Amino acid sequence: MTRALIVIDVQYDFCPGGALAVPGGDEIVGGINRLMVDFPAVILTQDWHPAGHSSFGSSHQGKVPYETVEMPYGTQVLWPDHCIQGTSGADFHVDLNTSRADMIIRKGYNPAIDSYSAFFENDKTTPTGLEGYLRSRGITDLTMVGLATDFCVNFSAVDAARLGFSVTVNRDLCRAIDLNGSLGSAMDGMTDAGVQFG
Ligand code: VGL
Ligand code: ZN
Repeated sequence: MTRALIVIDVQYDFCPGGALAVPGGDEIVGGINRLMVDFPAVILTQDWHPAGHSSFGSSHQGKVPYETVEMPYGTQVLWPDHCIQGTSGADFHVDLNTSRADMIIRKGYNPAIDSYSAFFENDKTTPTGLEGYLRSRGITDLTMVGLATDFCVNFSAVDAARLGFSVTVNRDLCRAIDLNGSLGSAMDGMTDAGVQFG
């Protein structure tokens, strides 16, 4: 058994003052740094969208953020412009111990498809490469923390569990957006997929 800590999207745009601020998003940084010490492998994810990304409300005429749109791959929530490649909003929180990371995996760079999960884009089929990376290192057990509980942490945890990894979400070190009950559905979905909470 080899364990890894997966730190999801601890970036300025998801922290208070950011474009898609998650309440309390910055409160988890110190605890995540402390938890890193217990893990032989640490992987960070970074939401990394090109300007004009199809998940942005501003890219759809007559639509505003937090409405939904039908995409070829299913229903997509529209977001404020966020985590645009190379902008300060896409940077990791300055206090996050990024030097501990073995790998940083970026996602959401495909202009036509969002990617909540660290494993697959929202079409549920295009891989990010993280599965192969983890398997080739012999990593079997994942602990996930970060932002946001109900979107990127949720999708990453469910995909990982379905792929056969043993997955624990540390809820104290996550914060949620909670849009129209999304936190409750996410908790149910993760529980059904066999995700543990710790
Ligand atoms: C996220 C919405 C859009 C997340 C990323 O990190 O949970 N949510 N992009
Ligand atoms: Zn995003």
